[in-house]
Amino acid sequence: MSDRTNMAPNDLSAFWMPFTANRQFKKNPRMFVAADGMYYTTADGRKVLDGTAGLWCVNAGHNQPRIVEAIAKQAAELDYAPAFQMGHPKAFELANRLVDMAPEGMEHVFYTNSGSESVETALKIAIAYHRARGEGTRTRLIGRERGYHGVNFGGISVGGIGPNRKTFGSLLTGVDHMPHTHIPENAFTRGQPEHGAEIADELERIVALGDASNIAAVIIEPMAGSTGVLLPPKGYLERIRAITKKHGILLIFDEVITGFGRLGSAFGATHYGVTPDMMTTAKGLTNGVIPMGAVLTSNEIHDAFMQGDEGLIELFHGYTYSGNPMASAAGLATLETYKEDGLFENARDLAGYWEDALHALRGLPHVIDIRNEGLIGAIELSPIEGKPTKRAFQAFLDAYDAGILIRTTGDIIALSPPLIITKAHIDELFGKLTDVLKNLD
Ligand code: PXG
Repeated sequence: MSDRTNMAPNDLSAFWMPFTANRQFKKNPRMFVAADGMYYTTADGRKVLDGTAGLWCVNAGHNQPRIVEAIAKQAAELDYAPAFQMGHPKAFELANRLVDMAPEGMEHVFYTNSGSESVETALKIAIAYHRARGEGTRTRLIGRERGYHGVNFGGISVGGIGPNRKTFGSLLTGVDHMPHTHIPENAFTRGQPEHGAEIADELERIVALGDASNIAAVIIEPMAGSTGVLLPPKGYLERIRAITKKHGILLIFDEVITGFGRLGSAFGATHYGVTPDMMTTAKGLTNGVIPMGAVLTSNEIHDAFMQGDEGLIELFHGYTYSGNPMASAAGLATLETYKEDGLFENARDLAGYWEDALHALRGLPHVIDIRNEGLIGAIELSPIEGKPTKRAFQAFLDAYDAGILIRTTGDIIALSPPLIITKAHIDELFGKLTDVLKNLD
């Protein structure tokens, strides 16, 4: 008998796919049916090299034995435990491990199920924190153009992507946006760009206009991933930190992509040496295997809530699956894999080789910028006139046919492979991508 799980279904209409051109996809579907290490297997039996760690999440590679075993064992031992007014040991253990690997000052962990929920949680904690301290007028939130903070209402409100906001009504009120840091002078920079630290000073103007006494938090990605790998200019994050501190405004780093080794250290905060007041995480926390997110906060924030009657709930927030046993087991096994297999070190060690291979694409047709940091790379293509996104999407389709998985956003190709990658995989990825770009219209 054939294995039905490996067969492509013949009716694709019921599943309304996320962030996908549904009608186009269903006319010519692309299906993965298996994965191992650095490779996917397609429904028609081809191997595809994973150049994007799924969606920036499978940092330890696919089907990692430790994680597979931990999940199987957990499912048989304790499948679910109530998240409210009850606990189970692994959620506490994972929180301790996260605090151990986080920059000094991040002392507490609030669990969620995704990056989007981590963002909502952090924004709510920020507003409630100021209120708990008697500064209840601090409710305004500041995000940034071209920022991505997930798809829930808070996240799209502070986020800076037009199409993600345009059709969803009035969003949150009381939100301002700083300008993004992506400027033409920095084209083809390797690593952090030289120009643009002063863009951080726009925050001073926003604060002057809205008044610090009304502002709760600033949220930014240390490095903006989703909108095409936009790196912080040298000195920029330090200035943002100084300005927020000066005005008593909380700084939230959205580390959903930059967390868990992507830049060659545990977090963007560690990599850039700038510590925020809160960090939002997800994705690589569980290797993408079981959905889970976590918000890390300072003692000061946490302790502001731990006042008054001990018998009362301090924060009216949480999810049915906060700290779920299966996710906690996956998280513990994932963090152990990062450590035991030295994956953050591997990312750091290979970053130079990766950078050279990536920048060797300069000069290929349509390539107008290349940028990189850690095991992240972006190749920006000139758009086809009057048809933005089409050229990069064609590159994505051609790459899939050639046996490599890449991501595109606008006309930018983004690469973010699993951290288990080797030099041979890097050669394969860029060899095939070079052929794709050479033949692109
Ligand atoms: N914050 C950041 C910085 C993200 O990158 C989220 C929040 C939302 O996470 P969830 O788990 O709710 O999706 C993200 C997600 C891409 C891509 O191709 C990026 C994300 C998700 C899917 C695709 O760039 N980032």
